[in-house]
Amino acid sequence: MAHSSSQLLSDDLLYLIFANVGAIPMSIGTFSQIDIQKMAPLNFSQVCRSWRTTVSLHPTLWTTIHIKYAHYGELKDGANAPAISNFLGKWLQRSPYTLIECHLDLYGYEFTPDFDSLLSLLLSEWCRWKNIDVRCHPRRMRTNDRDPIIFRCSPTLKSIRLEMGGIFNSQHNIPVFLDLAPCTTLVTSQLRGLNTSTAVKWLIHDSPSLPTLRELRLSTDLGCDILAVFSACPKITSLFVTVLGEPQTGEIQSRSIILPRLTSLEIRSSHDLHTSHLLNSISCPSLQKLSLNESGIVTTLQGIRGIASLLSRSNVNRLLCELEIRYYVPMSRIKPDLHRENTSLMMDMLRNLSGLKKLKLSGFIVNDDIVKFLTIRPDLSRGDAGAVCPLAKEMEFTFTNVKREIIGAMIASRWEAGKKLRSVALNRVEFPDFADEDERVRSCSEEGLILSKC
Ligand SMILES: *[C@@H]1O[C@H](CO)[C@@H](O)[C@H](O)[C@H]1NC(C)=O
Ligand SMILES: *[C@@H]1O[C@H](CO)[C@@H](O)[C@H](O)[C@H]1NC(C)=O
Ligand SMILES: *[C@@H]1O[C@H](CO)[C@@H](O)[C@H](O)[C@H]1NC(C)=O
Ligand SMILES: *[C@@H]1O[C@H](CO)[C@@H](O)[C@H](O)[C@H]1NC(C)=O
Ligand SMILES: CC(=O)N[C@H]1CO[C@H](CO)[C@@H](O)[C@@H]1O
Repeated sequence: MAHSSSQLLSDDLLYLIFANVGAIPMSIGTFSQIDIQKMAPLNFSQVCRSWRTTVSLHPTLWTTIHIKYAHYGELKDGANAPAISNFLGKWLQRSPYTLIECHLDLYGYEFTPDFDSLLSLLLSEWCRWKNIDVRCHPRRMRTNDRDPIIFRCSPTLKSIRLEMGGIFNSQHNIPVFLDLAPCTTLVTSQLRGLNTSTAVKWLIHDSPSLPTLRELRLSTDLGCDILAVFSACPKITSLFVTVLGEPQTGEIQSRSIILPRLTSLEIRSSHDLHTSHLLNSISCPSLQKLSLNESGIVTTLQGIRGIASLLSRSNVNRLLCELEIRYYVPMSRIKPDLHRENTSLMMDMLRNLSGLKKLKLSGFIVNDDIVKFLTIRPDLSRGDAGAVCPLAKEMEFTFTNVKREIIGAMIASRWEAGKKLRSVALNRVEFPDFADEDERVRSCSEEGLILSKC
């Protein structure tokens, strides 16, 4: 841009332009040269005086920072204080009174002093956090004599995501805390999204209050009573829980928490008894989407039983649009009794889900009997009465134990019964050339049914 025309733009307009450029993510490695002068927004101030004025008049240009920092190679003892921390420090100094948004991705095998100093800088500014997103999965840590890493939820915080993995998952290392003590009924928290991985322990106050929280993602190893957390957030609409096979605190309690606005519930679990404990502790009268991914120890079918009873207790059998149940457990580890037990349980549950649009099932729970149960008999095809899940549009079956002709008959029957069905996804390995093998299915797909492999 030529100087003459650059000087014609008003400060307001310039600010808008610079603000758009300001959020560019920067990716740097250990040996990258960092030249703050060449980066937005400082580079703009070198163009002319009026641009410089705009940059210096608007500290809000210095509020969004996205750093992807990769530490490569062996760390030498007494490594230099890294340029990257100086850089972040200078950046933060430019906007001392504004709220900040920071994405920090720290890649590297070892949790190095430069990671530590970047995190410390960010943590020292906790009072002005607005949106915070930190990811760090080191595999090794040298010192264990550091203080815990504590992320404090300021009342200004709108969203926070902490993904601390790798070595942080080990008990012998530096603990990571999310301190929610500042969020009590006395302070109006603005938090809308809260997303923490395993290994992040929560510190909560006697009466935690997160009245604006909508999206919550956490795992059961948070070190405090998960039901107390749920009680603190009456407005959550979306909940994702990772259930670990460790004992949970507060497990003895048998109260049930109502989550009146929850529409989407996803559970990833490695222990079905803990899953059922969770499912039995909540009621969700607005639930539309429920997803369970069970990949650990399955001794009983408490997980499925828990789902059925949650749906009935919440009175959402008709409201539910989407159901996904995946068991990533090898068939060989499932006792034969469970195979039989599940079938009747699954049938009872599916029979009630008259509004279901999407059904995704995976693992030993999908057998010939279930698929036959989902097949629409020709004499029922005129109306929906009597058909199971008559509105189902999308179906997915993976890692099943089903004969091809049975699944083919089910698909064709549902398509022929009124074309409510739109798409079916099947496992690539089990059904490699399914569309070509089954004549009835082939003609459905010629008529428009979408068949895909997953
Ligand atoms: C300043 O840096 C930004 C981001 O790298 C770039 O888009 C912009 O063109 C640069 N402006 C000048 C005047 O160098
Ligand atoms: C939460 O974080 C995970 C990864 O850590 C990400 O995949 C997911 O989309 C995030 N969810 C929300 C609601 O931000
Ligand atoms: C289910 O959980 C397992 C293990 O936690 C994970 O590897 C897999 O990707 C998950 N599947 C889905 C569909 O989320
Ligand atoms: C299905 O619905 C009936 C009647 O509403 C109820 O009695 C039964 O418990 C439900 N079964 C399941 C498995 O949800
Ligand atoms: C405990 C339980 O529900 N068992 C059931 C397992 O499935 C068989 C047949 O499908 C039923 O007869 C059992 O009651």
